[in-house]
Amino acid sequence: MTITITAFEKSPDGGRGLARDTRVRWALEEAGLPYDVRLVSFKTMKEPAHLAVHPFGQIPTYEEDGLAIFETGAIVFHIATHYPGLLPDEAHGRARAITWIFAALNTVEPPILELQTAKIMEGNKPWTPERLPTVMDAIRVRLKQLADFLGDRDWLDGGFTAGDLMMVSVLLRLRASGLLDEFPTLAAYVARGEARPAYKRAFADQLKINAP
Ligand code: GTB
Repeated sequence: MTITITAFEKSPDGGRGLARDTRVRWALEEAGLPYDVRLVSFKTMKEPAHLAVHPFGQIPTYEEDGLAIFETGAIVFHIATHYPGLLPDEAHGRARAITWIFAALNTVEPPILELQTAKIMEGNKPWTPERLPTVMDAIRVRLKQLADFLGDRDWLDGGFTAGDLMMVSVLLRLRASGLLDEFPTLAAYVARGEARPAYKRAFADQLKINAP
């Protein structure tokens, strides 16, 4: 069995681990699975060979024994459900951990992406200074709710699961904004994720490719 993922030939983040292949690498490391990486440029991502695997011309993709999938949610879910290490065996705990994968992607990440759009894509628009506080407040609402839920626990539901992997990956995108530091509970939660040996290996492997 050979697993191959795709990643940026050169990530625009210069190795900060923010491109979404990092969360897939992390899941593979947690599961102890070896994998190959096919690096793609922005140009090749839009060419037929890559579009055949990823209809939207993006990274990451995941290929394994004739299976080709895309979307980090689907990829992490696939790894977590087919290999041990990322989901509890007990049915209810497993369902709750999967719920957190969806919550990270569908409830917490969207306002964070709004902030990136406002800052990067629309940074020079006349309405941006007026819009930014609203976008940041929408993120604060989610962070407060999440911090209240987490309380003084280490992870969202018992031991570390794929739900934590996805939530930490999403929250990491906030580091540069300073918003994470407003919620020490979440800053510590993210730090616990980053301290995991599997995360460190995933981060180091993407850094080897992307360091400036
Ligand atoms: N919903 C999809 C998923 O979860 O897999 C989203 C995939 C996606 O957005 N891929 C991005 C991509 O391929 C890379 S991760 N973009 C190229 C394109 O659309 O043409 C997003 C990303 C890119 C760069 C940084 N950065 O430099 O900081 C951070 C995150």
